[in-house]
Amino acid sequence: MDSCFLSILFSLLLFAGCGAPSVDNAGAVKGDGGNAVPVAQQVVKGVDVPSFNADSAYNFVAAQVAFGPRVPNSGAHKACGDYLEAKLTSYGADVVNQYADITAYNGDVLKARNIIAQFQPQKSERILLCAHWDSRPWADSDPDPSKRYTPIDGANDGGSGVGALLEIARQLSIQPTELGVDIILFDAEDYGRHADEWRDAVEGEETWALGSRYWAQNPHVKGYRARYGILLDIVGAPNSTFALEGYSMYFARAVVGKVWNCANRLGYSKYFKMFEGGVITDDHLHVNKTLGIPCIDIINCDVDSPNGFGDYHHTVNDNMDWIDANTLKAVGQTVLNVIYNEK
Ligand code: AHN
Ligand code: ZN
Repeated sequence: MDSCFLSILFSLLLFAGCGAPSVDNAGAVKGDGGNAVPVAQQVVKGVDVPSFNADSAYNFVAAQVAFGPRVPNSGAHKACGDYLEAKLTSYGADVVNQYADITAYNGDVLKARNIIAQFQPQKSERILLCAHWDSRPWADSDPDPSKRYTPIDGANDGGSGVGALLEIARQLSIQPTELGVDIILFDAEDYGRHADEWRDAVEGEETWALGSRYWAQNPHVKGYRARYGILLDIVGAPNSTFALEGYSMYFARAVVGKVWNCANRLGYSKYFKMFEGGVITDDHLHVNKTLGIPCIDIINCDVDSPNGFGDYHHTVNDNMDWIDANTLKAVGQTVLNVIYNEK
């Protein structure tokens, strides 16, 4: 085989299951009778992938932040949870609220609520998409010590992943996928041990991702299965980089390959980096370990920042100033292309 053939073969393998690059209306050309026809639909036969509306996703982030910090047991948390349930229901999903009393590392009993939206629940072949919807009760990485017990907006940490998933839910209401999709908004991810506290009774690692741990041990459907899962966490900052996360590579390498190749095919190589990043304890861990469903984490990390996630992370500055529609677009469009190409 000559090298040209090999490289064509490689390209086909690399791009398989991603579909044609999606084209916004701005990229449409005039077709019959002056109707705009997206270029991708005209030129390439295959699955028609909807265009992710990043302004819509941005507004979904802003709507959550407007409730105030979504700290478990607070009024804002309850009100935002009701909003998320109503939105997902309005997009045609069968929504289940999973309530649980979960004791956090510091003894607080959290009235946790995992919000589970099932699209086409009758289908047995499914894809799991998830994010955490709670926001951190403390700005424990804030440079100002007087703010380190202030709850945060969590625009990026929490809000961004949920905002992207609400826009995906909206697209699912317009055009269904071949497979069933479950969108799970996990609670109590970010109640992990405060950076200034030390309790030798609890390992720091075990204090995070409490809602997903509960769900993995008590799935809403007996024997729940999905082909794979994709977790979105901290996906809204300008110029974010998504490196290959350690647990994702260990438990779900093929899914990482599928998603990162798709992102690169779509032109999002500025965001989706082909190098390994850190190993991050996050909601995907319990999905992988407890249920054995391969689940990846798309998460921004910044090795040059103090806590590894960006200067604003777990500070009072994690607000709407850190949300960029372009980043939401890169992530949301990639996920749409992946799930609409699944058969
Ligand atoms: C750890 O710091 C071990 N996990 C953090 C995961 C996280 C926090 N994602 C968002 N906030
Ligand atoms: Zn956090």
